[in-house]
Amino acid sequence: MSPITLDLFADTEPEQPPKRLQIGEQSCVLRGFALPWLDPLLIALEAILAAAPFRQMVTPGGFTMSVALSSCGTWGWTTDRSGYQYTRDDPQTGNPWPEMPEVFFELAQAAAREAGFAAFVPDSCLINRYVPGAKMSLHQDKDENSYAAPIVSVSLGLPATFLFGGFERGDKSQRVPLFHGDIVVWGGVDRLRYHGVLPIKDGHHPRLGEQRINFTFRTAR
Ligand code: MD6
Ligand code: FE
Repeated sequence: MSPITLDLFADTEPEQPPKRLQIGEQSCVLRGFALPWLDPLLIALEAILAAAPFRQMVTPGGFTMSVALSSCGTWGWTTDRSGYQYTRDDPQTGNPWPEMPEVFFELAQAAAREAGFAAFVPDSCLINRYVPGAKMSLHQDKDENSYAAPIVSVSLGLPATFLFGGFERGDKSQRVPLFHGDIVVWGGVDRLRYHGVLPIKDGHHPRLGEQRINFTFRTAR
């Protein structure tokens, strides 16, 4: 086919489907899915962080997390010496967590739909900031009232190695590389699988600098 013929057909060709990597029965990585939403996402993120800045929280065991956290939405995930919980107010400011921006909600819903979870209604978005060396130990997400809804997890900035394990802490984990703009969606039978993030390597991202930002959307209540 000549280039001219290709051009004639360009308008009617279906959109290239997003690259999708299946990592579990009901878990997948949508490569670059967040990239078209990037500018409005980062503008909205700045406003959230002005009201609810990143801070390092303490685990019930007394360890300070290497990852710094913030939240938006009706419910924000927190940890302190008394345990993990979802709260309506930011314990640091006493104000309600910033509202979830529409662009956050729309992106999370679109990614969930693409992954086979229709009608995802997140009421919580945990925002994680990793600087080089920061990591997330293997854990399950089980502070939500129901496990019916999936989790949608957006990666921005420096790359990471995501550990995707089984249903017991000691189960073997797969190592999944995650890049700027990737979204992991999981739910259903995989909802309670252990997962974590290996220490972030030194690096500089052209848009986000020396950090990885992760948004984790959930239906908490
Ligand atoms: C992170 N993510 O990617 C940490 N949890 O920085 C999580 O802990 C996580 O990515 C549940 C589902 C997806 C996730
Ligand atoms: Fe998690």
